[in-house]
Amino acid sequence: MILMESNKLRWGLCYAIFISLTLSSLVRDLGVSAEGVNPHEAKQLRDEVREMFYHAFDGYMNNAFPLDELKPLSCQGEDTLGGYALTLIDSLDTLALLGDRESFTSSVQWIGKNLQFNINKTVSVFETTIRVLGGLLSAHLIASDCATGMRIPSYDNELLVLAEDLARRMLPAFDTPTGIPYGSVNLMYGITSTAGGGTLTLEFGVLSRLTNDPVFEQVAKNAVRGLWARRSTLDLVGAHINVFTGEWTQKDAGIGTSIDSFYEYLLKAYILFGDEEYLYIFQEAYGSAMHHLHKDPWYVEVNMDSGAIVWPVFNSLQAFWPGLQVLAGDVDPAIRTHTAFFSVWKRYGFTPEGFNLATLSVQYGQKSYPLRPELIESTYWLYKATRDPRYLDAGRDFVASLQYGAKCPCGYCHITDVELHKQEDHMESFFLAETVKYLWLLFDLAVDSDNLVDNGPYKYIFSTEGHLLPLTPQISLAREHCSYFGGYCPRNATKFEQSNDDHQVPEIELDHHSNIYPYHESFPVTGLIKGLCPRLSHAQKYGLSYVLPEKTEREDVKRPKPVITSRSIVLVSDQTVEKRPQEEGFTSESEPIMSISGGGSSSDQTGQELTLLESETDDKRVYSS
Ligand code: DMJ
Repeated sequence: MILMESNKLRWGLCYAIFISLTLSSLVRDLGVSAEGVNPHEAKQLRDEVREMFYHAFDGYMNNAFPLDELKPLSCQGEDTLGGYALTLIDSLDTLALLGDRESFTSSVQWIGKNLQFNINKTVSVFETTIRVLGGLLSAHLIASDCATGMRIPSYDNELLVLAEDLARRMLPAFDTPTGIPYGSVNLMYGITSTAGGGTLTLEFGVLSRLTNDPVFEQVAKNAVRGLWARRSTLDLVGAHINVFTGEWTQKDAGIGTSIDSFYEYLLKAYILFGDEEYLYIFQEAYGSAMHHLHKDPWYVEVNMDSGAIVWPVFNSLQAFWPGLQVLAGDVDPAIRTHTAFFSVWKRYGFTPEGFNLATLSVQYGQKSYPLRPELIESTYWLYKATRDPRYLDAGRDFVASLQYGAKCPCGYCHITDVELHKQEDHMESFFLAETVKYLWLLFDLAVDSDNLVDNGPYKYIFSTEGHLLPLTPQISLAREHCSYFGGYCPRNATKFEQSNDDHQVPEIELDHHSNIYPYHESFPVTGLIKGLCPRLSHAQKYGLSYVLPEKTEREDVKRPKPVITSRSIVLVSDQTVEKRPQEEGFTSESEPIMSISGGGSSSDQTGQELTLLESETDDKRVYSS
């Protein structure tokens, strides 16, 4: 008890120092003015972000292409994944979003003609899926659809063919007793090694619905089931699992490193596919995370069985969580957590990979900022939800840090040490796929929102790599259509598929409860199914709405925080989340974390056990997943 009290005191003191350092460093390090971002400045910032994109993209194309990634200090290239022009593939839908028809078209055409996956290389299943498969699929969906305004007339499904080929090469990785895939796979021989995965549902599910081959969706869903079946009695999952025995080899449960997108894909798979199994798992998993991991406004890592805190660390991958919470409709804790996470950014000008909540300092061995998007992503979602101008101010801080600290001759450099602002000669492809994309979207929302995502023909889900996956009927309503054709109608009913005329569509009963796999062999995959379920528009079926203020005008960016009307697609069932008044600035009144056991360096955290299981374990892999 005494120990607890003294811990509490120490925490209180540390926290106070932290807050005051945070506030002073804000002014000292970044020179941020007290004035908010006005509409004119928002437009300037949006244009500056566009220039940032081209500085990095052109730097890649001129110095590194067709190698995977750019070394922006030395202006060279390097193969970091499979040697297949990774950065170009990861950049495709950002090019489309920026309205760059010429570069989008030439890039798609080059990839269609030159890319092949018959490569004798062992690659990470997770990274290949989210960066390459996701990049190809989102670009395919844009290039093949005139509603996007970016259709390429000569395009003949080349990227979809490539995506299917790539996914088939990854299928052997799922051939494990648990259904949970290996961490990596050899593209030519199907030799697999190491554990990992469980966040592949969006890309594999979209591919199944575009190719009418259920195998991809099945294996990815099976992997999620395999992981969830092994959850602890607290409904928590650990960080690493042996895919043969199903034993957890790293039992630290958290929302960041190694687990983050597991949560993300549960909710997003539900939104995109309407499969309620994902929603059910998400609600259980989210409720448990909020109960056991949330130390308002921070999150800790705990032992998945006992719930004891093992890592009182904010790791930068956690910063996607407030964005996910917006999508889930749980906005109040998202606001508080974003404020806390952003205070770390302001203190250092970047977020370190790890920030220790007990010592209130950068976690030993986790000093770098590899251009990660997560905090910016959440800032975009919170601005979208609240239109609170503080998020534009945060955006301006992000731009300032990147421009002054990370910009280097041919692109943007990793920061090896957020305290020294030392640059490293590397630029991850996700800088162009995500970091710049979310920044640009943030300012575009404040200017005119006239972009594919916010004002396009479809609602979009972002993959964990920021790739755009649209809620088209072909993807989102495939289940209902297929159930209908397979379950209720004679085969010749498929003649209706060629019709765009709603009047020819018979009244149908949709089988929402069927567990029968949705695909029917005669189900053709064309873009012509629009209108077949006239009673199930996107809005009706998914009603994907965020927490939005009244229709905003341009001058809204000047306005103080509007009254928030909360609407959401998902009602999170967790009743244990205590609602607190919204924090202002950095004066969080949350209780400091009291129970601390464990600690240590990044390498301690991943440990030898992990090294043995994951042959490709290196800093990048550990922090990327
Ligand atoms: C990206 O590859 C994805 O966002 C992934 O989910 C996590 N790691 C990086 C960005 O930090």
